[in-house]
Amino acid sequence: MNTNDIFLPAAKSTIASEVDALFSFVFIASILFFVLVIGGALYFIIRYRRRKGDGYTPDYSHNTKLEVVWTVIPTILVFVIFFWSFKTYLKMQVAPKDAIQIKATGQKWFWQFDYPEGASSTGELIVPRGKPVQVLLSSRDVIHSFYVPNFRVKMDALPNRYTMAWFEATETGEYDLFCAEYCGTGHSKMLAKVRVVEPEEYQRWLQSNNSLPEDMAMDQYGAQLYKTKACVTCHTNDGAPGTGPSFLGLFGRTENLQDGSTVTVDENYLRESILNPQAKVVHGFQPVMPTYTGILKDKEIDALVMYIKSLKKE
Ligand code: HEC
Ligand SMILES: [Cu+2]
Repeated sequence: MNTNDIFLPAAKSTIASEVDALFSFVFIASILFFVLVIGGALYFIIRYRRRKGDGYTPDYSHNTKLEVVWTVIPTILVFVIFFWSFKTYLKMQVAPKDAIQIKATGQKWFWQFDYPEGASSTGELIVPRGKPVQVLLSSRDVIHSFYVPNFRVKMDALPNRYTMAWFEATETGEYDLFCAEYCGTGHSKMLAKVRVVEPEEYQRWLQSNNSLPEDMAMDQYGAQLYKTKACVTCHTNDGAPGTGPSFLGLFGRTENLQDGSTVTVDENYLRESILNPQAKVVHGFQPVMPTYTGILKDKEIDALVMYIKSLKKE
């Protein structure tokens, strides 16, 4: 029996069948135990009801064997569900290394998508079939939530912080993208589509929708900002320390901080370092970096983050 046909739209991503299998298991187990427990209760209520003149005094002694059985079986079941979901959860949390990075920004009441090659779109997310896509989410105002039922993917989009969702679409077509967080009067109209196309068509679409200056890719745009926004005066991109740490090999590294703690350099750390540099001061450096709050637009921060990510050590 496949319960997802009744409750969920067709599975169109690589993770969807795993989510559905887990859902079906929990659902069928719940029905089974519902019937067992409620059926048993009803049976006993009727079979052993008090009858006139039976002079019966209840016996409250217990049955150890029975109690062990109804403790151990549910415990095993709970463990199975836990490890199964945890495995699937991890898979959904960690995007494959070669995933295409697309930035999705929620705002009242639409989605904007920025593609690494500089194209952008609103209301429609265009992705290639059969390629992992990582969506970096944020919001310009309140909390929104990125939800594609066909892909079994749902993740909140928050202001001032990045969250992540990823999926790999298995078939071309158009799928609903909902905002799954009540975000104001226009919430129910915050509808968008995911359009899954063949990889060649995706490339063609990217080229014809490039909106950055001079056909620039997102990380190239970041490289330009690195110079024009003066990051270059304190940060090198070749590994040599300046007034601040070099950007080369920064992403993914474990950074030692002045207060003795450490932090793994991810998108959120980069964003925070740019907007609120004094929040986490790198060990061995002076807290002299100016804040870029109000100076850099969100898109520019995204581009700088992409640029720093692109500076990998060989
Ligand atoms: C006046 C010099 C200066 C300028 C200009 C500057 N920074 Fe910094 N930056 C620093 C210093 C010093 C640190 C290390 C101390 C700290 O963490 O605050 C730092 C830290 C960082 C870090 C954390 C690095 C790490 O190793 O963890 C990032 C990311 C960063 N800066 C990005 C930028 C970006 C992007 C720009 C340009 C938009 C910029 N900085 C402009 C001086 C500067
Ligand atoms: Cu919303």
